[in-house]
Amino acid sequence: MKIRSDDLLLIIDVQNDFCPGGALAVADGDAVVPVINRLATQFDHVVLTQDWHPVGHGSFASSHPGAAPFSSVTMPYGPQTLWPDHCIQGTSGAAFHPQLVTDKAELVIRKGFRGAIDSYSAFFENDRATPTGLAGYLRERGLKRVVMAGLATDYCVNYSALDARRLGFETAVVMAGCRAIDLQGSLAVATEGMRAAGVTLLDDIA
Ligand code: VGL
Ligand code: ZN
Repeated sequence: MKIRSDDLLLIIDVQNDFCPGGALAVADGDAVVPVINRLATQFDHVVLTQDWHPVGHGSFASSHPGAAPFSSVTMPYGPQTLWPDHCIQGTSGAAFHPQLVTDKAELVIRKGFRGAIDSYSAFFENDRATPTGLAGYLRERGLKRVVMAGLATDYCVNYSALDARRLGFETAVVMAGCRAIDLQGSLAVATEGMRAAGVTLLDDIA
């Protein structure tokens, strides 16, 4: 893929809690950092997302008495996987990985900050209707294609890629810069779903 000046590199949730030692650690999650740092030097426009939950967030198993992490409940907006407490606003777990080069980022989109609704996608919360504002930002800036990488492939990257397609953006995911949670085959389901939606899955960008 040849990078264009109207491309956006969207870096999803490269935060301490999703890296080894973190509260919701993704296996090998920190391996995305050098890949993404290199990608960031290749693009003209970079945006970061940051999972940013209040204490007692509705997606935390600890907010549902008797519920185990990684089980599922039905929320008013549909099914919701329950997670260990993670990415709590202002904590070191919510901070970007210390080696992630963030200086070039033009915007940081924080998501999941409403207590009653989770937000995997960089574009819409989990009701698939409440916007984060990122689509308007892209349109106003004249950015036409979204290239993404980060954590986790099967949750926040997947939902962001599907929404980018739904909004009409050309969309690619750089797999070398992603790692997955892979709950019960969720990685295979996600990659199939992204392909079916017209997302270009790239190994890497040379
Ligand atoms: C994520 C689960 C909960 C992600 C965020 O960044 O993929 N996954 N919150
Ligand atoms: Zn979260």
